[in-house]
Amino acid sequence: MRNARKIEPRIQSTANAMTTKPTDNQKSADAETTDRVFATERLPTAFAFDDQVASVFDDMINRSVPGYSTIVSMIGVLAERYCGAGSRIYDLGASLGGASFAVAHQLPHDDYQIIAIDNSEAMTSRLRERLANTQLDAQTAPLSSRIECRNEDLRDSEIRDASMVILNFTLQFIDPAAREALMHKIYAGMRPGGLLVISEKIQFPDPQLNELFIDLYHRFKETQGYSKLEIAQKRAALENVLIPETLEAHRQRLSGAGFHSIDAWFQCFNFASMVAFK
Ligand code: GEK
Repeated sequence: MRNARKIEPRIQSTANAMTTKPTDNQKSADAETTDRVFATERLPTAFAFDDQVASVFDDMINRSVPGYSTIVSMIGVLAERYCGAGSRIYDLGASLGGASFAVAHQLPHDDYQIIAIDNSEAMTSRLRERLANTQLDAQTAPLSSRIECRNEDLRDSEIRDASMVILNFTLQFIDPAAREALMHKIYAGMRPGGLLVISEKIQFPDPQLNELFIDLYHRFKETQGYSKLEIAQKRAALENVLIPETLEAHRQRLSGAGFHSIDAWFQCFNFASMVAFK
């Protein structure tokens, strides 16, 4: 049994970095990991989780999803409640493993297996490297012994005996026509009492609210240092790639698949995270 470790909120490391003068090495490392993917004018192409995106993904998602670090930390807190000894946890669309790492850091025991799945080779190769190089403390084995990384399309993944399934901003990238079957598969692969966490960019049935939250979201991105050009180009690239739905549409699909006690536990503008139980 070991004590749960807290992941440091990103804002804290940024604040610390601001109090000390960066060295030239730090400056070039920062330049390499800062999201500038849409900073210069480019021909419209569909957004993809390729090498360019994966190499700056931590910065991109933290500056693009309001509340991302809170959501990820709280996924760890939820896991602590629902993932006792012998748990199997699926992180679907894991990217660089933000949610998987939060769960591993927060669980007070070592008797669990996380299966982190992503179909982007650029993501999974980086995640594997991180897992091999991360230990929770000096006594434990690298996280690669606890977190198995699979490079596969989650629509084809086998899900079995899951205490918890995490879809942290992933379903929005799945073809809407495939979403219902996916929810049925996830439900069938979960233990009774199991927890599904699903975070998404959402739409609102009220057009005025919809417009307001999109507008406020773009202001949020400006506060994170993105230019109007970056915001506009990324928005165009995500058209028909990221397809948001209303909370009600999510609720209905989850309920239709058999889940109960479905509700949002987090929302900021047009981003929300929901829980649902088997
Ligand atoms: C986090 N959950 O940091 N099969 C597997 N992976 C997929 C598929 C698919 N069919 N489609 C998309 N992905 C992460 C963040 S990002 C969200 C998730 C974002 C993967 C895709 O390759 C990408 O890594 C991830 O889903 C979505 O907690 O960028 O907004």
